Amino acid sequence: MDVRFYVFTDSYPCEAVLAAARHKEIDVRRVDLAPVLHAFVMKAVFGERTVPGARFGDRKVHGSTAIFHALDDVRPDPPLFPTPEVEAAEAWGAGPFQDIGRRFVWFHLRGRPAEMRRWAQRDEDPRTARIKRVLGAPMAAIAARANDAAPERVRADLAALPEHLAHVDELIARGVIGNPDAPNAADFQILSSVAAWWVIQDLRPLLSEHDSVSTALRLFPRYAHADGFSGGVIPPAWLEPLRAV
Ligand SMILES: N[C@@H](CCC(=O)N[C@@H](CS)C(=O)NCC(=O)O)C(=O)O
Repeated sequence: MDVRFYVFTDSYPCEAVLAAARHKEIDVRRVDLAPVLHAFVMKAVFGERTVPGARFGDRKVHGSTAIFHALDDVRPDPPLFPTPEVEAAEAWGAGPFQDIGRRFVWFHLRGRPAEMRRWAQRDEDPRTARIKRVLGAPMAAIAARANDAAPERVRADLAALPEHLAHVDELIARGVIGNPDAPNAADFQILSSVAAWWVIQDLRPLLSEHDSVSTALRLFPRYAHADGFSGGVIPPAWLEPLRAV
């Protein structure tokens, strides 16, 4: 069957579904899109704006959770939703929790649009890389607005971060996620978010102590790249109270 995933580089719900397909040994062709411009293609093909979307032959599936289920339909073993606990944890990971990383990334890129050029080096498709290099600054401004990456939202996300990390650590401790031999949909959904946070250098001092972060970076090593997005964008005063937690 011809399976295609519509994605953009480093989008963590996209990485989540790509990793799930690899885990199930299902071959996928990537259709790489550029952020912001992706919306035109996604609307035309799926009637929705966001990536990922997928085509399984003639069947169109939109959104990471629906794609996990479609992967299970195509190849039931190993199952991505083995228990009700996994189903609940995946739903939590696909909810407001998933939005946090987008706000961090676009807040950062709007503050330092020159990094769009560096990010472009990670694109597999030279066309999307070129678009990022040329349109980086307006793209970052539009995406920051579309993703509600306003300073007060990001500050509130930072304040809530310890609570979220504690919940992820607890899911690992209960064995719902975190088994490297049998990752499930909740692993892919939740840990792709956590791994993507690591890209923001400013956040690393808050993240490095958590089990969930090392577990996430093992499952999604592409986010472990040493340099990440340069520090100094998030005001230190926003981070200071959290260092003590
Ligand atoms: N909950 C959805 C949301 C996906 C989502 O928001 N994707 C982002 C990329 S990480 C996106 O397409 N953003 C661009 C936009 O909102 O136009 C899913 O998991 O599929």
